[in-house]
Amino acid sequence: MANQPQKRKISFSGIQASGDIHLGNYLGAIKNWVALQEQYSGVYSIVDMHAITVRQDPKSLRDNTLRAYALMIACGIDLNKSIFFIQSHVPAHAELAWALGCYTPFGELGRMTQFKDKSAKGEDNINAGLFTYPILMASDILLYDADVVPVGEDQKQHLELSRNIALRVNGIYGNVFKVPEAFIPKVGGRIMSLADPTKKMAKSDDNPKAAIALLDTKDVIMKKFKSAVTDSEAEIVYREGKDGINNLLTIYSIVTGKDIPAAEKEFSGMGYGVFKPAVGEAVADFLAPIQKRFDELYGDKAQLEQIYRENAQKAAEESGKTLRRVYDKIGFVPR
Ligand code: ATP
Ligand code: LTN
Repeated sequence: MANQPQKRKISFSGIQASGDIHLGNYLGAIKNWVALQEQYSGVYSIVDMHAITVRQDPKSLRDNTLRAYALMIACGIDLNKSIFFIQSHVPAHAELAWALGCYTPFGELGRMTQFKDKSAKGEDNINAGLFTYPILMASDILLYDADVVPVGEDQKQHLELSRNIALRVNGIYGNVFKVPEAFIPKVGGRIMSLADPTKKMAKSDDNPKAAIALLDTKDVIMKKFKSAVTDSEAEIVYREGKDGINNLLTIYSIVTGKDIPAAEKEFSGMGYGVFKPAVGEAVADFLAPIQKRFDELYGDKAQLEQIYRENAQKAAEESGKTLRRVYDKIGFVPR
């Protein structure tokens, strides 16, 4: 119909509930989940089914999932603009993942660097889920006809695989899926570990000084920044080979909204002993309001439960439509 309002485009993303959500997750991904809500309808998820590709203690998984759920709302997911659900509450994800697995060549999965890295590290539990993980991720995205997928740089390859699956299925059956685009920030797409700035900041890092959790106290944040690994020079400039300083300048720049040349200028002539705590202060100030909102939300479990139930229902409705469309194309008899 001519007068019908145009349907808003969709932004979809997910985050694992496998540990403490950190500054890299925020600057690389969550910040854009929030920003994209202005232009797109958001569909966001705590992907607990992805989290069990690594062994999880049941109580910790439950606690981490609820904490992550409250924390993402505290970060700015707006429930009037986005659907925000817990992945295991919406059965269509597992159902579509089965079907998509039948359209994904084994060799393509074997080329995924995350699988290669994780399987090289976790020798004792290289399970099939770790291998088929990107198929579940494709199913998350394709179920909502997502246009954009805000993620950090490390997810680029998985996104490419999702696109390939969508294109392959479309090639066989006609237009089934919207082919999604990755949305990766130019600055902040790969925040590095404070303990080893050649590695990305990661939840799964064993070194407690590697990552700043969004819920770290100011005291802990200051200690971690003061002990951040840098280099043996004394110049605060963004330059190749200065991984630690580059990372700190990037973090400082995003949390203060100043660009990198402005940050370099501000600290010109000063030593690392002044710069590192200044970055710590800026990060602590930036996180304080998020932490305050988290405490309020997490303190009201009954309200949280009501929110995630309502949102699971909305997600089930949307994803159910896509699943029926796909099943029909494949040739399954209608239920
Ligand atoms: P793991 O330690 O298990 O690899 P993770 O810290 O990468 O976990 P995920 O839940 O896998 O966390 O990632 C959530 C989002 O955060 C993804 O979009 C991912 O690309 C992004 N992300 C993760 N680490 C970083 C980082 N260091 N810099 C920027 N973005 C990141
Ligand atoms: N694999 C992602 C998490 C994830 C995701 C998704 C991201 C699961 N499903 C769909 C974007 C879209 C990761 O960050 N490790």
